Amino acid sequence: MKRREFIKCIAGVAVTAALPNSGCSMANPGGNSRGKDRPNIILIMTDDLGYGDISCYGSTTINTPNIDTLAEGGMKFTDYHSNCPVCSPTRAALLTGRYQQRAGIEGVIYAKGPTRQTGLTLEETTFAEVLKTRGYATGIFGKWHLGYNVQFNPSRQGFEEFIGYVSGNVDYQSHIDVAGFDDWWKNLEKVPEKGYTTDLITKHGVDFIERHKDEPFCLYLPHESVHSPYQGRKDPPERLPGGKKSKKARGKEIARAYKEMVEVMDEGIGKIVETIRRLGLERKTFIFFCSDNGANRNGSNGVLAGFKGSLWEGGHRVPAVAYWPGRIKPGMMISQTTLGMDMFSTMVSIAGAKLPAGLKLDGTNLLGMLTEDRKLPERTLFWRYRNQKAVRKGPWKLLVQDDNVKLYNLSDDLAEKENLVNAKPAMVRELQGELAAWEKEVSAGVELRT
Ligand SMILES: [Ca+2]
Repeated sequence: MKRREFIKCIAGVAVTAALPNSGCSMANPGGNSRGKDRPNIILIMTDDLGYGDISCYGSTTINTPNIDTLAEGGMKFTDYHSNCPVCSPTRAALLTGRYQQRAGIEGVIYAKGPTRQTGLTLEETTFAEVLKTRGYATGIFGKWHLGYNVQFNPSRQGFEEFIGYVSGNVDYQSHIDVAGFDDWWKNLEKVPEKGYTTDLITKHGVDFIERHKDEPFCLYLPHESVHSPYQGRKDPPERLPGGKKSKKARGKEIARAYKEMVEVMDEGIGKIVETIRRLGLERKTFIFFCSDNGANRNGSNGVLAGFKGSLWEGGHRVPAVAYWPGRIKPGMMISQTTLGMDMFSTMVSIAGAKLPAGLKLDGTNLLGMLTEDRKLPERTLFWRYRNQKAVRKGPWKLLVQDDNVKLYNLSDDLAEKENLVNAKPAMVRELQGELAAWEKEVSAGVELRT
């Protein structure tokens, strides 16, 4: 056992009383039961899907009846944000429950160039590792994007089962990444598999649920849809073996494929929910759906300004839906401000798990909000990506792009049109002060890896 894994193992022991065995084999820490009463967790994250890209968020061109049904039967979020307007940092925050800056993952881990060699270090504690200590079966099927090298594989970060890809995107048919490498894994090895990525993610998700129906499970389904390349189910591969490329979708072909990519994912989500119902698990399964950042110019962010990569609202305010019959009332609409990193604490609370000693999360537990409509504690939230910084406190949003400072009141200006920086100097100063303190604290002793 490597030293790091040993430390993680010890951390796991610290959170569970009376483990029946030592070492990292913690599949059954409860001893006398397999934890049948513990709720299951399904976390579905879509890629680059914007605030206006699905029908329950106002799309008139893309139909997502299955996600819409979850929203109608559960809670729809109007002020949920990804931690970053791009993939890897959002995922680092989601996995660790902390600002991604603490893990040094502030930018994309690219398939080409020096960042390809880095990833989320094993010292970081993921939600999968904590849930495992409560006897949860843990699986991830889909996109990882927190390190290409096998040393950063999700199998080393608490996921007992992994099938999918480690890069930012693969060809939906050939599963070749941007740099020309085959990128389809089963745990620690590359194991090629035929099929359309979205359908494979659904297939393995359904299979995982069926195999683990008699024990608590945490299923993380990070979909590829609707990230480029733009390919529908029957479209040919664009990236071919040996570095060859065929023609890319353009113009109307992109619009046609984009719609299909979202709708095929929605169909897959329907199959996941149908499996839960068929197995009688609906009332003991918490399902959360969200996006990892806003849409690019091929998609829609509704009324919001900006796109993927930007700290305007369109870059990070994204769709999110929570569904849990019997616990979350149907037809709920929630306007409290929430963030991807809140999910760690929320899932740990749902599972009744304890955090390893010394682990401090930045995210907030949303369970009371979800099930009892409780108000979250007041807090100030921060984003930082490249030359942009944003601060959110109540309705106020400070946006800093290089030296250009803007202030918006989102309660009546969601599109960020009226800059109040001159009208509200005291609020600007207050948020600037909080931002400076946060930057100092969050980056202390951390080397940025991306
Ligand atoms: Ca993304």
